[in-house]
Amino acid sequence: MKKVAAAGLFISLFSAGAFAATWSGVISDEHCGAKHAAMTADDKACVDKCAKGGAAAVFVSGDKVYKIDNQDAVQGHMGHKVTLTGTMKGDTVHVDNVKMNM
Ligand SMILES: [Cu+2]
Repeated sequence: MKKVAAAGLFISLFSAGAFAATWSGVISDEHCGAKHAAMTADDKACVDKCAKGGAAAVFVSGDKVYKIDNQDAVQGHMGHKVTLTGTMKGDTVHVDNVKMNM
């Protein structure tokens, strides 16, 4: 769907040397957001369920919930505790790199 556009954006941000920062948190879903900050097994199951229901991935760090600009970048990381590198614009983060913490 949006794969091509996201990849293009990634490359342009990368080559422009946009200011990247690193945060740790969890990849949750837009329905539950910060409710999953602890990311227990129950939270994980809920994230999977919400994702299957079509909820977009969000990044939760502390009690803040950020939208994710390039959803493709966190595919396979929903329900994970992660260290995320990217650029923040308002309440939306563009993900350059995701590393699992556990
Ligand atoms: Cu959920």
